[in-house]
Amino acid sequence: AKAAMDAGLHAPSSSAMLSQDDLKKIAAYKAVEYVESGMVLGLGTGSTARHAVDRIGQLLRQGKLKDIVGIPTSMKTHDQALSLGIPLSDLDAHPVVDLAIDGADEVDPFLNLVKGRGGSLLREKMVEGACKKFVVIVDDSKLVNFLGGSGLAMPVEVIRFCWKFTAARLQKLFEDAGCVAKLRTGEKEEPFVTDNGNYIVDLYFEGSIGDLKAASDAILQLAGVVEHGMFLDMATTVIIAGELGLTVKNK
Ligand code: ABF
Repeated sequence: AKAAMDAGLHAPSSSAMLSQDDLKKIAAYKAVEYVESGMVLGLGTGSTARHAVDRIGQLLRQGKLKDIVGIPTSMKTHDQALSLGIPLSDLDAHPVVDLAIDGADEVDPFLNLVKGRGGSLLREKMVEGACKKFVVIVDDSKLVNFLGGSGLAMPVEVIRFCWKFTAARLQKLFEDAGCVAKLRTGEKEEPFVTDNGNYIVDLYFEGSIGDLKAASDAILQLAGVVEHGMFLDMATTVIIAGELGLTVKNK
């Protein structure tokens, strides 16, 4: 209820009136309760993380937080944080991050994640892999029994050079799981280009990915691959907002 009140939403008598965006905001505001003055903060990307960044900016302005340094996980978040007056830095200057807050596309029962449907998986993995505490914020639509289980994409960032060759090799790796590899494109069918100048190949699975660690290793062994969107054993806390309230899961 506190996170909901902070988010400007009245503690609902009928929570069914909350939109999905309200749930994202409640999860984000709850996560910001973990932020303390003086921290180096990983700033996530996406419509859920956006609420957390807004809230951090607000608390800074109100003087309730001090001496924060933000490490953005995308150009979009960089621009948002800059407009809010959040002091920014990078991993070169701050190789240890105290806390990162970010959204996810899928969360499995072991707190493994699929991320990157927003296209920022590489910087997210670098920043969130460098943090002491990684708090993931989701609405309950993101919960799955197994990764790849939502029928939506598992993204892989690849270099542009001969991306078709890399996509074909990715698809072949998972042919037993009925995998289909597709280049991510924009509105005019132009390839989507990441902040790092690379392409994204989205993998769609019919069945389960299987052993996640083995899948991760196999993907990373392909020379044209830069990084993939499975975040295994990285989240320390997941905050889930649903119609019935907040659930906090710790590793
Ligand atoms: C980022 O934003 C991602 O890694 C993930 O792809 C996405 C989730 O976006 P949203 O919060 O808008 O659902 O955290």
